[in-house]
Amino acid sequence: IFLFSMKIMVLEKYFEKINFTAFSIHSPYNIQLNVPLDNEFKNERMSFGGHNKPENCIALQKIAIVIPFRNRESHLKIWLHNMHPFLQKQQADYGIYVIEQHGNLPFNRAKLLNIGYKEALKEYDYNCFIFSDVDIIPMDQRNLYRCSTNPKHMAHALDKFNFRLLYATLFGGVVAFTKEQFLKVNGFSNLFWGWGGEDDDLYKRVITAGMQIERMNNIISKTKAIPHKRDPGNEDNPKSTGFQHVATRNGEPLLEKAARRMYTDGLNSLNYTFIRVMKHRLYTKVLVDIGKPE
Ligand code: UD2
Repeated sequence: IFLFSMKIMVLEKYFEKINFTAFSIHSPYNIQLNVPLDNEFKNERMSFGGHNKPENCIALQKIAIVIPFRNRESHLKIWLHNMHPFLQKQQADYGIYVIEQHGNLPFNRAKLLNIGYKEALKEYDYNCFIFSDVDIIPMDQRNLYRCSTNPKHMAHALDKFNFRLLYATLFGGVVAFTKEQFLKVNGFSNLFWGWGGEDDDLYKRVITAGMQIERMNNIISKTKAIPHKRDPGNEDNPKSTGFQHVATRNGEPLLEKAARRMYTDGLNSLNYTFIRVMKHRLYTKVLVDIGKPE
């Protein structure tokens, strides 16, 4: 009886120590869109630059969240305000990298994400990369922001599309790659300037590299897309019909040759000029000059 009660006491102590925040995840997640300007998410443990890790355990994945960015301050504020508590409840070891394109030339989302991958690795031994648009916020706390055995698509159940996958090969918004998976596809293409096509190109790379796309079920994956108009400088690339992007270079349709191009266009051909890094309390911003369309 003595030994039995000792065991019970040890177990009780053990359970006391467990941080129950990890288990108290609930759904749906209460997204706040009206974030007052001076309202910053407060967490004393969080280090400058938007990096945080769990207090009571060592996370298996070290996650860099990379956001392509230009002139979207109001969305960034909302994203940060909602995503820090979300990620911390999931006991994530993570850092937030906002990669800002300098100047007014056509936006190049994919190239910025490649740069984010490289810049984040200069700071920490990240092994999982989540590439996220600044206006996409998960609605369910069970939607684990983690990498998986295959590249993961995490923005397939958007509120603006009635929580339905628009087309089977859709791979935009938020995607998660382990470091190995991202190297296997040589990152994104650097050649998509303006809106569209870069996500479809990435899909083709994943399939060409012999991997598949993973998606969690539509309920857990419910996601809010903050409504917005098309940004100046992010016009169609260069012409598209519906969801058929026909981006070209020297008259050649890029998507058609995606599989052949992926080994020479991507992380291994990335060039840019680093301007400066700014450490904010909730994120690290890297300002870059990415050149202009060829
Ligand atoms: C869709 C995709 C997106 C991308 C895009 C085509 C989903 C849910 N989203 O988004 O991932 O493939 O089509 O390129 O599938 N941005 C700025 N400033 C700008 C322009 C863009 O910060 O001037 C960033 C920002 O993070 C934004 C992202 O680029 O969220 C994508 O641009 P978008 O929101 O205009 O594109 P959207 O919503 O049509």
